[in-house]
Amino acid sequence: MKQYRNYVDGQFVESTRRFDDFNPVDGSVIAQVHEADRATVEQAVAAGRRAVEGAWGKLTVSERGALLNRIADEIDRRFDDFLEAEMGDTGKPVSLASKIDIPRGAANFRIFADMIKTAPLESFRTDLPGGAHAINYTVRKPLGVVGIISPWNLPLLLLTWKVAPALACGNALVCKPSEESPGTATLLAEVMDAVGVPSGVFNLVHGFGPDSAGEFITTSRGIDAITFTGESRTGSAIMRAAAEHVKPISFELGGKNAAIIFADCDLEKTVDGMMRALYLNSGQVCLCSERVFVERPIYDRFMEALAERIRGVRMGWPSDEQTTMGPLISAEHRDKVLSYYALAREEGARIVAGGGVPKFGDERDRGYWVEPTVMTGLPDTARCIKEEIFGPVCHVVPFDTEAEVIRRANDTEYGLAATIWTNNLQRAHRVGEAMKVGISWVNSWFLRDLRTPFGGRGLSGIGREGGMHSLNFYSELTNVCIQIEGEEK
Ligand code: NAD
Ligand code: 6OD
Repeated sequence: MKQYRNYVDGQFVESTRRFDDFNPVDGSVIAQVHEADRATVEQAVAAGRRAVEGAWGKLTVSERGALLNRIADEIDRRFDDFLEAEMGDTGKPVSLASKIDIPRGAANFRIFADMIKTAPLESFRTDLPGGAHAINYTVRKPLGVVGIISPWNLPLLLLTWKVAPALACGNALVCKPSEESPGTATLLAEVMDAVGVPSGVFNLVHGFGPDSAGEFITTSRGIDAITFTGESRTGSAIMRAAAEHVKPISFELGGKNAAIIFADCDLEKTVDGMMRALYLNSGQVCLCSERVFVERPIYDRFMEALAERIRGVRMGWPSDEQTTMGPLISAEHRDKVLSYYALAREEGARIVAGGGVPKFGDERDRGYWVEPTVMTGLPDTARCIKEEIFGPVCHVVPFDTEAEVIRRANDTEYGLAATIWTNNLQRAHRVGEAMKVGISWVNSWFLRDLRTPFGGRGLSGIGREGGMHSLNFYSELTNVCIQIEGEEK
């Protein structure tokens, strides 16, 4: 059986406590994961401290940039290993993992290698009375040892999204991937080892949240900052732990995103785009739309086109190039999603497509599958409209005016992303700006430029990462102020 070990101070270390890693396609056990105890996490934190205060802390920006590029090259070289681990842990189709997850894992290192070399710093000349002045300039320094806690939905993409800028800024890291998806993170530790990242700079600990590696990171005195992607409720628990020692936090949390489809859109392109926004990664992307508003004149046509496209979804084996949708991550998550399908019925929804569990007649019947689902007929106040489900499901309703749809789309405690479909340029700008979210996409969805700010408001998170926003979170800035006399005395 494959073993996923912890990586601490440049060594792969075993643990006597182990847990199973499941393949969601058929529920089989594919690996044993070594769970880190508090002592192992503290060894990782201490190793990180030694690295930051030692040779790693003295590397130049261009030396760090070169190392990041070597990490990206090594991910590319081991592309097939990453692909296999990603598909094994998540069951996502090869068409998705090979186009998004693994290439983005490498791209995250390349972009931050470039950005750290060109990142500007501020300087100001400050005029003083009597002809004197001061020069202020800023220096960028690492925060120290950063704790990184990541989720299972895009495991490599979301871990490297934080690892790359944090390393670019010269920090040491203690990373904990989700217990559901330990595979690609363990390969990333092998990559760090292979390209010569100094011992203690990148540490990986496996485990769960409460009373396990997650909590041991957030409560460790030696962790200088915490960056987290996951559920809003978990963010709240981590915030409480971080409050004790006033640690900086960056949170990318849940979403209950709206899609707004105006009658003047290109319907065919919109349905194509919406199939991605609703069902990519089985709806397990924080940016997926779960609330869809369609302008009344095209509502029926949109629903028919969507139902037709759903009939073409192929739920299959991950390695089959024709597969377009995989299972959910775990039995627990499948049960949660199905409980929302049941709740929707109780709340009065009409199920237009899906709503159940597919039957395959083979080993996949032991996996964690649910059908892509469309529902309608719920009031805006229903729990299914208010709470994040995080599955292949949406609720579609008609609307009549722009003002009405802006109000209804913004009627949520979350605020991550919106997607708007229209050919009216004026309206695209107006509605895009009116959304109370971190990102509004127009005639597109999940189109990423890694230099742009990424994050959410309300229950969707705290802060922004991406480009300079990442570099600023992962650095401590010191302003140096030098007073210069006006005339020689
Ligand atoms: P989760 O919150 O259950 O777990 C995320 C990570 O936190 C895991 O590594 C887990 O072990 C750890 N954890 C859990 N409890 C903890 C605790 N008390 N202390 C420390 N660590 C703890 O989230 P998930 O189910 O893995 O991921 C799905 C969620 O993530 C969804 O809500 C989704 O919207 C959100 N998400 C948000 C973004 C974003 O960018 N905003 C991206 C991806 C996923
Ligand atoms: O593309 C990204 O950088 C990013 N953070 C995506 C998040 C997806 C959420 O599931």
